[in-house]
Order: sequence, then structure tokens, then C-alpha cells
Amino acid sequence: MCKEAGVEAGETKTVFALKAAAKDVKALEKCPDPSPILVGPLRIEFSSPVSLDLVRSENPDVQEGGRFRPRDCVALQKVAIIIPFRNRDEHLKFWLYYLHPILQRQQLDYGVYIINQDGDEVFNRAKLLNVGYMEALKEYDYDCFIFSDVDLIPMDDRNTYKCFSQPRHLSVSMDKFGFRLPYNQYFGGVSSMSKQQFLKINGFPNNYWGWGGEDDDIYNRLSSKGMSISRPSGAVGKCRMIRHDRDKQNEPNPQRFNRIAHTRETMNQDGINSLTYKVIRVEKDQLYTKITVDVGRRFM
Ligand code: UDH
Ligand code: NGS
Repeated sequence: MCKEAGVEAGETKTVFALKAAAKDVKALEKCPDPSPILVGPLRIEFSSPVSLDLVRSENPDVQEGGRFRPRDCVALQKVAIIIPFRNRDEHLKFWLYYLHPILQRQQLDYGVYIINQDGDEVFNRAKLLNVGYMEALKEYDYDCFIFSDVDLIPMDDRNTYKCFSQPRHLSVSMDKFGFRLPYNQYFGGVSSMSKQQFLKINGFPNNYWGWGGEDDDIYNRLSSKGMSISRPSGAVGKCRMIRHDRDKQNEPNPQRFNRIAHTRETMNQDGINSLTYKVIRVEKDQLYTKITVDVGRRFM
């Protein structure tokens, strides 16, 4: 009798504790928009190199794979950050050094994906971005995708790396262009798109091998589907590019002008619905997930 009562009391205690825990989970509210812990303009410079160990130790809340979510509130968006990559380790260190603190202050539920082109065939930025979209979604239910070059760092943390009701261009005033847009339709550098917006344009083109034009093709896709580009103000959208020479196997693509003239006819056949690739290796660091991928080669 006594024993049974004891069990009952124990059970009641457990139920009570569970209810309290459930209440705690419920009590976690949505993060405020904008994040109250932003600081505004930032000093960005690349004169002294940074080490990955330093970046790891300065970002203890970032978890394996470059994942983070705020502790005290529910992030407004689940954001996958996709970086096309090959042989730019020094740039990647700066990117991780500056971006992890910014993204945490922006209170995003995010993951960082480095999509590394295997081999030494001609580089294909847009195809790597498509791969990043597919691979990130295999890991988590992301609703927003940021596509960022590895050498671009925002100079103001109010430039939130999230998605908006229209596709967003984030790198709007780059130092190398004198802090202005090079042209109105420019969509290169850093951009964001919700899953829905990305699918509406059938993702990105897979057949821009070498430098140039793929960002203009993406712009053509968006505008042909009746979307417009959203942008932060010139002040909030300031960013710095890490200076570099042209990479090997990323010469200007002579076919780019012809290709961007035909986006509307090709976009329904060339995109996320025709993407093929082979994952060679997945590496998990505290600061990022690096996916090395064979994207094939240009057919002459
Ligand atoms: N990328 C790599 N490795 C490569 C090529 C490109 O990681 O070999 C990625 C990287 O994320 C880079 C992005 O693709 O930021 C865009 O490529 P890019 O930086 O070459 O393009 P951008 O227009 O420069 O910035 C073109 C060459 C400019 C030469 C200027 C010489 N003064
Ligand atoms: C345009 C390219 C874009 C490129 C932009 C800025 O001319 O792909 O310049 O380039 N379009 C074509 O070539 C059709 S930059 O000054 O950053 O090297 O993003």
C-alpha cells in the first residue's frame, strides 16, 4: 500500500517536472526583429591573418558543422549559408572570423556550407550554389538560403543575412565599386532567396563555366517570374572584398553574353531540375560543413 503510494508520488513528481519543462519550451518566444544585440557599423580589415583555432575559440556557441541557434529565443528563419569554393583558404578564415559573430548577433538559426569544387576543371559558381541548396536541405529544414562569395564581408551587422518577401541582394555597396552598385540589375556577390523563390526560378543555371554572367542569368530568371530585387540601404549594405588575382581555371566565359540573352528559353530545362553531381567528401568542422563535389566539366 505504502509502496504504491510512493510510486504514485514519484510519478506525480515526474509528470510535474515534465509539465514544467514543457512550459519552459513554450516560454521560448520568437526572437525580436530586428535583433536587439546588433552593433551597427563594423571595422573590417585584412592586414593580419587569422587562425581557425582563434575563430573556433572566439565562437564557443557555434556547433559542429558551423551550426548555431539562439539560446533564449526562437530564430525567425532557418538559414543555410552557401559558399562556392576552391582553393581560397585564407579568404575563408577571414569570412568565418567576421561572419560567425555577426550571424550570431543577428539571432539566426543557421548553418555554413562550403561547397568545394573537386579537381581542376573550369570553375562553375552557379552549379556549386545549386549543389549547396540540395545538400543543405538534406541536413535540415532550411527555409532561407544565402549565397555568398567567400571574399565578401559586410561592414554593418544590420545587413541581416535572412530572406525577404522578394529575393534580396545584400552586397549593394562594395568597396571595389566605390561603395555603389556597378549597375541596377547587379545580383552578384551576396544574395538571399527563400526556398519558394529559389524553386520558382528553377534554381540557378548549371552551364556557366568560368567567370561572369551567371549572376545576370539569375537576375533574368527572377525578373521573368515577376519578382523584383530587395536591397538594404547603401549605408547598411556596405561591404569589403578581399583583394585577389584571378584564379586559375576561372577565366571570363566567352559564351556568357549569348547565354544571358536566352535565359527565358533555357531556364525551365536548366536548373535545379537538371542538376547532377557527385559528392566526394563531407567534412565537419566546428565552423563549417565542407562538401567536396564533382560537378563534371564543360563540354566544348
Ligand atoms: N571561387 C573560388 N575559387 C576559385 C574561383 C572562384 O572559391 O578558383 C569562388 C569564391 O567564393 C569567389 C567566387 O567564387 O569569391 C567568385 O569568384 P571571383 O572572386 O573570382 O569573382 P570576382 O568577380 O573576381 O570577385 C574576378 C577576378 C578579378 C581579378 C582582378 C585582378 N585584379
Ligand atoms: C558583369 C558580369 C557579372 C559580374 C559583374 C561584376 O559584367 O557576372 O560584371 O564583375 N556580367 C557579364 O560578364 C555578362 S566584377 O567587377 O565583380 O568583376 O558579376
